[in-house]
Amino acid sequence: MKKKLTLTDKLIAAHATSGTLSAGEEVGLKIDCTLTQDATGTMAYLEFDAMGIGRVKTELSVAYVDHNTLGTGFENADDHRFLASAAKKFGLWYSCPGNGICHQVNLERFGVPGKTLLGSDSHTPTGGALGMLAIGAGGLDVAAAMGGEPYYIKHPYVIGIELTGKLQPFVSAKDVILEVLRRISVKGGVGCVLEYFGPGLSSLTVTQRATIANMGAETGATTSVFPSDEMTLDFLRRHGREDVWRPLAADEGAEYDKIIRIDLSTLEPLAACPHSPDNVKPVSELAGTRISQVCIGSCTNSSFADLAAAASILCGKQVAEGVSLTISPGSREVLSALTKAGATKILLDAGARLLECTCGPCIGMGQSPESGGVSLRTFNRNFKGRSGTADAEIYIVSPEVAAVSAIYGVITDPRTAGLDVTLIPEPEIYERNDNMLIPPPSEEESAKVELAFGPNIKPFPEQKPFPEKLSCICSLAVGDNITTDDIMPAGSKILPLRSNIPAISEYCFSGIDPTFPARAKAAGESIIVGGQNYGQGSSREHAALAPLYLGVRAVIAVSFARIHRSNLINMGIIPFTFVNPSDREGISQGDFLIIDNLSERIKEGGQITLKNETKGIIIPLECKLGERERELLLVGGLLRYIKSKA
Ligand code: MIC
Ligand code: SF4
Repeated sequence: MKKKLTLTDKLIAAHATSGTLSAGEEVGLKIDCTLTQDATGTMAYLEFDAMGIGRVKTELSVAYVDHNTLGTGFENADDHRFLASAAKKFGLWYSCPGNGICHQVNLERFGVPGKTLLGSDSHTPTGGALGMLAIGAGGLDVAAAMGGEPYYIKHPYVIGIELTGKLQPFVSAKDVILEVLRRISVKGGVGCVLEYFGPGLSSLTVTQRATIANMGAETGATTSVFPSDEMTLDFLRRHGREDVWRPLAADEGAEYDKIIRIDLSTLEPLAACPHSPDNVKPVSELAGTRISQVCIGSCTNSSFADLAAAASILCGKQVAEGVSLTISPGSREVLSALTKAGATKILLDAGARLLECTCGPCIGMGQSPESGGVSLRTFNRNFKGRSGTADAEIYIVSPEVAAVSAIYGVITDPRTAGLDVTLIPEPEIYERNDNMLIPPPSEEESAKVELAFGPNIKPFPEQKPFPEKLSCICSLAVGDNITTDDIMPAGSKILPLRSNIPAISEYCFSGIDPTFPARAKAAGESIIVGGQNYGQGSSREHAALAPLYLGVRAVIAVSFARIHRSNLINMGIIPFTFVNPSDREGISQGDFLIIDNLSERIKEGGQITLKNETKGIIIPLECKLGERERELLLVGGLLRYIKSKA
């Protein structure tokens, strides 16, 4: 046991319900608060309803609507009506469409230092900016947590990120997290928490910390954690919530598993180039690249400070001809503060297009770039096709780089643009307007509420009993870093089907191989084979639900991303890994595969033999599971497990 604890150790110890506190071991965490957003929320509340628990057992739970807000048909509006009814029935807060992006509003209104937060969105770690232990998970895990079940994680390795120095003008928090991604890649954080410490923190505001914690998700980390200090108090005070502040920090000389040192003074503006958040290059090297679109917003960079920085740069200037600049404020609170400060007018006068306070273009809900277009975005993910245009080139940058590049029509380093900028000051106190945030009703009122279903809301697919033997084809063989956007794409056409698994399944892997759903269905049962970091990206359990519906019983990969692996187990899909990564080449699409004595082998926990009948070879596999994971996989998934316990 360590003598000098990290803040992560302390937060985990304060919430541990079971397990040892050594890295790599499974630990159960008491969950104080939860959040859902609409694209994952409908399923989560259907699952919660199926558990038959009644009212949520958490201290605070919020249902946000921020993803599916376009309303190109009845589907999204029906989902919103369902979510509003679920919030009333189960005792949650409900944030109406347009009120803001879940992570931004949660910081402003609900985040409390020292609490645990589980959210059905992979960017839930944004709450780490306030000293929370905030983790993203699949909807079913969040439903279980709302029912009072602990949430289980592998006790993480803690990477300490020591910050020294101070950011230089036009270098921003986005550049800090891009630097982290440049150093550790999109899989460098798997199994770890990124914990920030050091003298450089004293100049980083909570909104800057939120950008860093938010995009820490792109490293695969379980979460990111910042101490709760004077900056935290300042943020809470500006939001009228200083009463929830408490100081939190690691012990002096805390024992980190690894330390990364970043001198903020030496950082320069950076960009993640197509098509991965870790493909990071200095903006100075990309300068001059012609662009056709700039989008400022998303849960990474849509705070007042971010948008005011963009407005300060655009003040008195014009967006270049041929460039479309969109602004999506993170919340109504941000938009109203910008408006009061005169920044909204500055942005509009410059030629910006003001969008709703939602995710918008970040998830392909409108604003797909032109064919082959180059788009600069302040978002967090630039996976191929995520914007809705398959051949678009997306660069991820800071608001400062985005704004100055919009003026010149080419990627521009703001440090060399000769800008004379007067910063628009942050409000001392943000005006609160809660008329789109509906509190949970009394228990008596809740009891009278019926869930409001629309025709597109279909029940949760049946979880199947655990198979004794698998003898079926490999229906798809893919490479490294497959994202959940590859497995279950989003965008304005597909997102409205999130509540209808049979319908959305038709788009499973559609960007990679549109013939997959038909092939998988025809096979009845099948296995998918992948490479490293399979399932990186979002928390969407649809990336496990759709394969489940299509008969996928197992995924064999070199390694898995954390949330997706849990989602597969929760759905009863077996996540095997190759004992020898090079064996990945030993299976091709269409090969006939046999795995025998499954439950016995899984119970024993040793190696499992796969016979590739087509190639006539034997391949050793593993399925490393925690105690509870094993139990729930063997009954066929989390919902069956919870019902069997009840
Ligand atoms: C994303 O950024 O990919 C999303 C859309 O917010 C997802 C959730 C979802 O797919 O609904 C996430 O990050 O978890
Ligand atoms: Fe929304 Fe984009 Fe943030 Fe996901 S990453 S929650 S889609 S703004």
